[in-house]
Amino acid sequence: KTLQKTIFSLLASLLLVGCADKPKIEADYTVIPLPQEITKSDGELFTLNSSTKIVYPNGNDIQKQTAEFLSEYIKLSTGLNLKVTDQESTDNVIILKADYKSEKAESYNLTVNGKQIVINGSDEAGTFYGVQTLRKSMPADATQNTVVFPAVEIKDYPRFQYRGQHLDVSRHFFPAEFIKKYIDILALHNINRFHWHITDDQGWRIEIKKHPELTKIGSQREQTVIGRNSGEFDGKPYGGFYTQEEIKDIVAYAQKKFITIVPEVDLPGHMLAALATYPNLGCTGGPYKVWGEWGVADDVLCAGNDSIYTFLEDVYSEVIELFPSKYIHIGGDECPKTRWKTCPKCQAKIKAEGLKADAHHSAEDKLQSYVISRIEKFLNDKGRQIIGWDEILEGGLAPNAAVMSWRGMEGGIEAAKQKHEVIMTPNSHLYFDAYQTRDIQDEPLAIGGYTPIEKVYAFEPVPSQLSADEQKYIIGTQANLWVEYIDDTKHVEYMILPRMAALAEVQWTEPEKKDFNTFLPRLNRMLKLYDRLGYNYAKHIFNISSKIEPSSDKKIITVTLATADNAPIYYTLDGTTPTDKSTKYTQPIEITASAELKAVAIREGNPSKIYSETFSFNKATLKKVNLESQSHDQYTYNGAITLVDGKRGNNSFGSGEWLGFNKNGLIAVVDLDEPTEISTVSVGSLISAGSWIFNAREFTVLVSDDNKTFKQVANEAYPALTKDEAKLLDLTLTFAPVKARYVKVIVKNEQSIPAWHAGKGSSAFIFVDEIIIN
Ligand code: NAG
Repeated sequence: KTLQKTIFSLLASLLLVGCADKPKIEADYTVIPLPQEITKSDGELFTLNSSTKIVYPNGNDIQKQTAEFLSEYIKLSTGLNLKVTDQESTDNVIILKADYKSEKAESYNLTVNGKQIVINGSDEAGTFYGVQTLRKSMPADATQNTVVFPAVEIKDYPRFQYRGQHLDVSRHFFPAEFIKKYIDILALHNINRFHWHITDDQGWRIEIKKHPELTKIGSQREQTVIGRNSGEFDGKPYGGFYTQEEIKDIVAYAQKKFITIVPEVDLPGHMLAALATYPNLGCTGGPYKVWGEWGVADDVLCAGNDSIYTFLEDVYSEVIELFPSKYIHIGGDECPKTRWKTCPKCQAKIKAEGLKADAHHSAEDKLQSYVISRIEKFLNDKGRQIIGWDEILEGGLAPNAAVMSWRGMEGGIEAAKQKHEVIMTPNSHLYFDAYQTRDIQDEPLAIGGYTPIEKVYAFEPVPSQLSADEQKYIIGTQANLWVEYIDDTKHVEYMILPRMAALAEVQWTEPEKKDFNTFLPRLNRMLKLYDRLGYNYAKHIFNISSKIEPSSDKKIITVTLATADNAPIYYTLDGTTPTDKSTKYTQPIEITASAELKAVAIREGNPSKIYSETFSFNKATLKKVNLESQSHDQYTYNGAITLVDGKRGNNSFGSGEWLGFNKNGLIAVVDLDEPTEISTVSVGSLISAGSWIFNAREFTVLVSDDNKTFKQVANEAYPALTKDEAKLLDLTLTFAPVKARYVKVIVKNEQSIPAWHAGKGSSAFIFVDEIIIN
């Protein structure tokens, strides 16, 4: 403590210049997102004090508003109450203007000298982003300091024109006040589009004057399923919606922060809330219920019924009155064609419109495109452009549609080739409903997956396989937050922060200027601002992260540990709790036998969350494994060695520790290096029926000495799954001891999903991890 004090006063006196009574603290322009060009000069510093004025151009109300925001931001960080004025002045002023010449919209030039800070935007939005940069460059908690700004010239512009963040308010509802806070968070990250997913199966959340029943009935559900479609319900009615007055207020609020709200009324699927209100809009006539479960419902709008078009036109007419956005999102995702196939009206429509199946698309796919094109025409006539999820490619794209690519990048690539605008939002990198850590024991329930901040940061929205001309169609990128498992606003904040900081840099900063290593300390400063603003963010970056590299050649597992801020790490290998007396981590740890690694980072005497990883060795560990069946691309990670790396997969299927197979199941041969006596083989499996991951149906073990002729030593078949389940299950076969060098394991997946499941008839995934041989 005393040492700290001396260092502090030393620092303080170093910073103290002249007779200022508060210690000086310097602004740092390397904010998030990182500006494109920062040129520091040796000129005089600008000192912020209580008589600094913020000057906006006379008569410009928009700039006046931005000036007032800046004044609020400065107050929050420094406690100073700066005057906002349109009286020109040259000394001790922050000047806002918008006549910077730049090819790109939303650009700005920020210059600082001893007398002035000038933020000059290429347009008013540009000035606003300059203000955001200035605000973020100040230390977040500088009330006891004098903030000084080094002389600088910053030239900045956004890489992408469409920088989005989405929020689902149907599965759970968040009050209007929170939507404003959400917009503030977006603005802090230079995001300019808020994609508001405002209707879905589980609730209709927008007041439509012509159809008041939509919110009366469609915004309320009887109850909600517990967990991941467990089959059990909470028995509590749930609902909520936004009135048009609230929406207008929110739209205006967002506009002041240069955020355009892109509303989405999802059609023709994800419409149960509307069907529950108006059963005649569905193929079967209902009755329907506002859904209390998650997933994809078979009941969708009846494309053969002309009243759906009138209904949709009524709805969209009011939607476009409320939302000035050029882009209107019409959904288009996950619309099963089950009902349409057997619905006389839909079939009549297919005939009447002459829609025909071709090599790639069914007539029903074409019917979906017909619906989308009809709505597109309606909205185009009103001067708007539609965006749809990538499924709208399936029956042929509507002529002017922009595509939001969510099932990976492929849809976006295809759309760009067809010269349609694209927004990249792949669920592999930008679905913020996924877990942000592998260690999910203490995490709130999430949909699954594993999308840590470094993965978001590494995302590159422009596919290299597109030509330069095609690449121009990638107008931007966006992250999505679906809220099946998120029912309170603190949890919303936790899922988006700090991943949104990484997103901001993907959206704004040119890729060659991005660097995760410099991002982390910058993020550290941003987190202080989150603290100041009362945002609830995830703190995983302070945990110990690890890189685990098994090598079957060297027969060792190398474990590299790290923290974002290089805090010292201590560890044990015997399962005891590490302290600062334990072995200090100085170089990668080499594991050659069973061990329980525990590690802790210590900051100013405070221990971090304990990192732990168990390695258990058996006769198969670190042996060579040959996969004779192909694991699914998305679930292959480091490949075969994952199955013998001494580490067990946990209940998160996307953790990288599970290999997923969906064609022929798992067929693998383990080479034990020399003839070895064995009598038991087991394979770990993960079942998560909600994610189409089923149980194994059969397990066979064969042995061989030459890797050619195999002899079966054990086999067992398992019954089909009878209900929705999620669990870990070890498959084990024991047999009379035999000596063998090669062991073949065959684990068959479910070839035909049982009828109680949405995927009935299709083949299912199996997820397998450790192969254990003893
Ligand atoms: C998709 C659905 C969405 C769901 C989400 C969960 C899209 C376009 N559609 O299955 O309704 O909430 O994943 O991650 O994302």
